[in-house]
Amino acid sequence: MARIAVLSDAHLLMQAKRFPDESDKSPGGKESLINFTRVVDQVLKDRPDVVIMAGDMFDEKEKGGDWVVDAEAAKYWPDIRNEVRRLIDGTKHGVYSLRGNHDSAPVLLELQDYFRDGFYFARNEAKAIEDHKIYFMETHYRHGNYVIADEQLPQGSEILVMHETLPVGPIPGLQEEVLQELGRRFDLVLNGHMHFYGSGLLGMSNLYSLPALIPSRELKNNYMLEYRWPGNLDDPRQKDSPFGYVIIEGSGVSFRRYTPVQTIVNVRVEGEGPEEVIAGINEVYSRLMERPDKENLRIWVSAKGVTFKHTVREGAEKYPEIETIEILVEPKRVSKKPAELKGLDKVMSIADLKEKVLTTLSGPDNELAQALFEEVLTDQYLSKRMDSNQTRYLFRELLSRAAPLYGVPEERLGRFFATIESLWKIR
Ligand SMILES: [Mn+2]
Repeated sequence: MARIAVLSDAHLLMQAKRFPDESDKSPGGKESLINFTRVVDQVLKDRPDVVIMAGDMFDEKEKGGDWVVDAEAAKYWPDIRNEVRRLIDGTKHGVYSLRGNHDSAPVLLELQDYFRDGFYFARNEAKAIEDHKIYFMETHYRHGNYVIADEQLPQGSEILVMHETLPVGPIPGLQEEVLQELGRRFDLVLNGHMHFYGSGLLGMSNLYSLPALIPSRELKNNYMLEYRWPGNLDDPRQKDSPFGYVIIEGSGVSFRRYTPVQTIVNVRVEGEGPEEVIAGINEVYSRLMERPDKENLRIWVSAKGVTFKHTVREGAEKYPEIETIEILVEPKRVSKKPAELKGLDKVMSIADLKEKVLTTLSGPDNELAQALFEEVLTDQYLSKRMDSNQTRYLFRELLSRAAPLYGVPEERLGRFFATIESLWKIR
């Protein structure tokens, strides 16, 4: 029985940037190579017989739409190829790679050519590895809700490796019925792209979401530490390390954690205006300065209450020891009228519901509800034409899907529904 290591979403070339001196690598790019080397060491210690890459391992362009031209990417390739070579040499059957939505087929074909034997770009085909038959389904990635036509759905293999958006968070993705069908056709469904490790998703015991191998700019909602201002800065929220890979042996799938060289911190600051936001940045950053690992922190800031990024940037630059990777700003919308949904307004406005829910619940339930109202149940995601029953249904659906992401157990969710159910009723 073969032992299979499944790696996904390293986004190795994402940090490639243009520099006047073309031999320069970006700090983020260098760091990704250090992480890649370390995680390859770790994978080899697990003694896999074969390595599967489930997409977006290499990445073809940097965020923002600038294509990484050959000169930028070329200087990373000797190191990347070196590590891929170690994976090939260290395993009986080499490396099989799927194409993710950020991968470029020519890059994967070139690697296949370069290694001749040992690296295989598998696209919409089954590969036999010892006694396993594994199907590699090339990504259908699209925005929003999408389907794969029935006749295009693979079958006849035991393991499916794919790279699709799973509809498990606030963002829609591949239609659930399609996933259920794939779950019936395969013993094991392994999906990249989502950047988090999860099993038993959508009620499918054989569906696994693969973690990102190492940190990249493509962090999505995964990070390790979260500081919120205003809030309790002594007790930042710790999210479980999202990085690593999985090992498959027989019917068992196990997650192997990888601890990267840097610590990813998400700083969320909210104020009524620039002064307040800057005050928040100062408070959080002085707290970060007290951390013994301050040199290894990589900060992502999201600031609500300012319009210009440079306002926050200037605040953060007063702490040169702390490395800020990215700043997102969002003006605080003060809506004169609470957001009302047609039909629902006869029952209750979202603002009223929010207030009632938040004053009724405490502790983790309250936190969950806050997150839900801030990130999920916003009018950005809800159609204004939706009637109240649909809204209630959607609310329940979204909550059920969001709850595992916030670590809320099922029985608590049941109690939560029971509590809020009466709040929907007419005032
Ligand atoms: Mn992807």
